[in-house]
Amino acid sequence: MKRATLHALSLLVASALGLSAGLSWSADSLQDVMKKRGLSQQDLLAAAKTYVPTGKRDEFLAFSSGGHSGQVIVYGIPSMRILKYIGVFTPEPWQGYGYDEESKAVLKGGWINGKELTWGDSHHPALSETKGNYDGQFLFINDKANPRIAVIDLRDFETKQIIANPVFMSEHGGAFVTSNTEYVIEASQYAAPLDKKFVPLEEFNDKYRGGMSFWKFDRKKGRIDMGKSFSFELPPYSQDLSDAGKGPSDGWAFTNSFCSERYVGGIERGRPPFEAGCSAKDTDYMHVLNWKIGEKLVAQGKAKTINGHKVIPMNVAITAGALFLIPEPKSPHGVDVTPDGKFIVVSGKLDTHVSVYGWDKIQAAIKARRFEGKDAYGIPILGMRDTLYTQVQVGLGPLHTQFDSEKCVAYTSLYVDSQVAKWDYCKGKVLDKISIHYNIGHLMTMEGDSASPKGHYLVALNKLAIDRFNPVGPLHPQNHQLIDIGNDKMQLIYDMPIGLGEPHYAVAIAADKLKPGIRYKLGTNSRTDSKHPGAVRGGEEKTVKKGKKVTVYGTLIRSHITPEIIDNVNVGDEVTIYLTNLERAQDETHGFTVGGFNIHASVEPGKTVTLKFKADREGVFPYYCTEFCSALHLEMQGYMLVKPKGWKAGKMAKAEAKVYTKADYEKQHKTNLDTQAVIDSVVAYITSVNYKDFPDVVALVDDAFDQLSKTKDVKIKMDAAVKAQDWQNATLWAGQWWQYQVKAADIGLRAKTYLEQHHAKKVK
Ligand code: RUQ
Ligand code: CUA
Repeated sequence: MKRATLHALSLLVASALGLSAGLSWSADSLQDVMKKRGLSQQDLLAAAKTYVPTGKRDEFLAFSSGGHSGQVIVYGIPSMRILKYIGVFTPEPWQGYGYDEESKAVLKGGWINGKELTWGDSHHPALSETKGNYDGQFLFINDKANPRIAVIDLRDFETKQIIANPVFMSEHGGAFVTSNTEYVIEASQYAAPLDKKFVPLEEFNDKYRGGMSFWKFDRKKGRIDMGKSFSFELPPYSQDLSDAGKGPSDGWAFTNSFCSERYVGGIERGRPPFEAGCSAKDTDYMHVLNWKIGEKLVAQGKAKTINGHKVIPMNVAITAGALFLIPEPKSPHGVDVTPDGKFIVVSGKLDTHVSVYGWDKIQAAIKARRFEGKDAYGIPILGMRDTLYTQVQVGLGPLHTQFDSEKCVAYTSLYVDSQVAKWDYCKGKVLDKISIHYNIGHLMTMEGDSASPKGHYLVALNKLAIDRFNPVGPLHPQNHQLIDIGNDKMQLIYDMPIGLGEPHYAVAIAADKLKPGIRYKLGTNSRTDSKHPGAVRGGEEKTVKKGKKVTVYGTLIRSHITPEIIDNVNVGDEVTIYLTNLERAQDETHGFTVGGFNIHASVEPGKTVTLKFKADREGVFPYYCTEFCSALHLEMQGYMLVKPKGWKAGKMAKAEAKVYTKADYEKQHKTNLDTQAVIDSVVAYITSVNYKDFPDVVALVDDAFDQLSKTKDVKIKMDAAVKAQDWQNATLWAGQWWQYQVKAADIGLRAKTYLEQHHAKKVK
């Protein structure tokens, strides 16, 4: 393909270089660079397909599981540039996640049995859907080790809620959402008693259970409503990955299982190990569940309550026609519903085929009550032959399947072969294969889980990176390999090492569907989306002491923390510091910490946070802004003084000496006038062009004038000092005037640069 494109690219680069040929220094030609760096034409093409020039943005945003890190990694496609780590199950210091009270409360929602958990085995992110399509509002992710689900709001990319599953001891098949995000699905993995009590392994078949939970999502509140959620009791078959039906199969959910032998190992007891006993049979079971019937059963009071959670017993689900099994080739892993909801694709690790089940066939068999038998728990089993649409031999170790924008085209990861197979599930044939490096787990196409996949790119999430990157010790990064799927033949175009593992699965959404905010309404608790009781406006700051409790209502704005001194703390006092970021300007985040107390906050514009600690030792504790926010960031500081028991103010040292003279004042005053001239010229430029056509610039200009407006008050104080010939204070107030000027000038220059780069037109 695309000789022409490549040729055009070379011409473009050559002509660009031609422009600079007249300069005294000589630039490399494209050929020079290729030679020097040993690049092929293929490499160049791949580079051109993935390079996103400065100032330009990516077409898609990927949300990747951060695996054991318990976080979510956000990166752009095709550039593969990392944009953010979202703290989810694990404290994340930069965002203050786990170090301020608001986020601690979120993390606490995920404690199990009163036990604090500071990590998670995060596996599967899922984007919220409306009619089966990604709507860009919420992201969910599960924790396999400590069965939990987290909710992330994509208005600010913050984790808002973590819930712990009250009846599972482990899970895997989550988070998957139903077509309108009515529910977030979570299926258990390793069977255990649902009441979490002790039962000997000998009673495995009778007392151990699997299950599938349906977490009711309240979209208005943006939170899971645990009270309206329920689970199905399932046999102890090690339920695995799951998916929700869509279109004709909406209302149903599917989950695989392995070890439906219900084998319990115990090599210590002289028994063959788990892996032998768990793959003895040729088939396992796909579970087919109807959650709409489940909802009704719960409403009719037919569920029992275990650990405060509604669980639908198997016999109730069976009688109501809400639960069926279908044999599937042994030890399956992925189950994926096609975009049109008409087929369910299952791949078995120990089988070279993908099995495509027809939803109409499944429905017909259910309707006709054509069962080939029942399992040990009385669940009706539909015939495999009766429900299979086709099986396609794709290669060794097929795991997961994603879909293309082109109808019937699917991509399946082949773990053992280290390949991706492109195939057609309607015609049942393989179209193309590509090798990856090495051992792929999940794969992801753009919006490839939704009712309308977007094609373009595929990311292979590889478990190993044996020879791909510079060695960094025995633990290698994992490798996300970007594959161009825009043509008949797949082409590998980028390797992205991920050093935060293990990323299991990722989902990608068209970037223009996301509309995150840039500031909060002033005084917002971002973790609850409500007005923060500790919020104050500028000028309302105060410190309140009641008994052994000191409460500070503070604010942050460039380049100033109010208060600057906290001096009414005694050893043993409980200190609460509320901080509100008064900024309205974009990207003007301030951080805050008092050293030695393990507290930290990231306070984005408009946000209010709470920091709480016990002043358990006397001393002088500097506090400061931890975010390089402005030219005077280092000066954004203060002191907390913690007095020892029984301390009394004795004779204080003399007041600070007067060091500034009239000459100092005059020097500062002249600097201010010069600075004002610079500001005036910047303002003249900005107002001479159509700056109002650029909302980003309008915001900057507003901010600059806001800073300048503060000089009025300061100048009055300065003039009064001049009148009193108090050169000390006159100089200091003149200095403060200059601080505001510097901030205004800084913003003004940013606006000017923006306008110059975006070709503002002269309007006069
Ligand atoms: S699955 S092992 Cu997503 Cu392939 Cu967890
Ligand atoms: Cu605010 Cu540094």
